[in-house]
Amino acid sequence: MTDGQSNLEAQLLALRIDGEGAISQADTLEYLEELRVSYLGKKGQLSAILGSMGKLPAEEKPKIGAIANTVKEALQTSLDNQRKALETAKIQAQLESETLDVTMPGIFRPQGRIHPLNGIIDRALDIFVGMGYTIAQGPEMESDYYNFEALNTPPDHPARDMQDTFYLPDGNMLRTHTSSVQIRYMEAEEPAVRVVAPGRVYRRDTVDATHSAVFHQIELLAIDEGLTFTDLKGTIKVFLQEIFGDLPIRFRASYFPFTEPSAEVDLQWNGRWLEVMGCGMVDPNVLKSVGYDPEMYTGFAAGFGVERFAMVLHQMDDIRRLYSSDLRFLQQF
Ligand code: 2U9
Repeated sequence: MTDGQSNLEAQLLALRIDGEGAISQADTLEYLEELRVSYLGKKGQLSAILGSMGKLPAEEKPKIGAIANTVKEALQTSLDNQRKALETAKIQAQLESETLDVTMPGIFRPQGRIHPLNGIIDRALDIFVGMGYTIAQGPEMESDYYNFEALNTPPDHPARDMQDTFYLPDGNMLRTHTSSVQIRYMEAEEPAVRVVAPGRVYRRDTVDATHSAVFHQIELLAIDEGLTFTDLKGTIKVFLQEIFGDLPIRFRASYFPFTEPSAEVDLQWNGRWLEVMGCGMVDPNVLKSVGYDPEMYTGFAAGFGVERFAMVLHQMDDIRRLYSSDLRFLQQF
């Protein structure tokens, strides 16, 4: 054995011991990769040692080559084992950090509720749909024709006053009632008609405890051959009974441009008469304006304010509470 051979052999064995020690201490996959490059890479320590094999006599090369292979395989095995161990530890740590503790207290999410206005709209529409009515909707910006003219409201009627209606610069307006929806419906459909129109309406009122410039209305309209005031009374009685219970009601003569005769409906609530609705037989001029023959058809109509119903039913003293989004108030319903 030459000196060169024993020196190389010693270097290879030292490299194995040093490498196996370093690899077994590696604590990250990144560091392990650095060690692989340092020991087994093209420009690594094993290659450097093998580079000096060229100086050995030919007969000694196979033995050193065999030792070099053993060292290479041993280091590769160490690298593979350590890689597996680190990967397993990584997955284990991930699993532990993602463990769901089902005994932990949950995040509190307050329960939502139906807004009192929507609650009344839903109930009222259910009742009318149950009687065979169709729900119709229409634009909140209206022309003079649909909001007033087709509804037999003459140009000098006080409702058309700038003080009462929000006019837009182009001559249109924000609808003051949902009756315009029924005009549009009748223009599109042949009689008989049973239609109910819920929606937002606008009045130029000074806001106070009982007035809002924007509020919600529900109006119903029935057109057919032979409809009478008795049909109107029966329909309203059944509806109010469903909403408020079996309480006394009375019809009091009134006036609206679009109905003749017209009436206001009072309900005896906690011993006092409260006005809750308006109604009447559809004025023949309204039927004419949509092309229905008033000699053949009669009809009745009625309307109410949803906010007023909510205030009566839930004993509210201020309409503004319905729009304030104050959960302490809304959670009561
Ligand atoms: C057509 C013809 C007639 C709907 C009607 C009332 C009477 C009425 C008010 C109640 C309180 C509005 O919200 S409120 O301010 N409504 O008094 N509404 S008759 O009459 C119609 C509707 C459509 C084609």
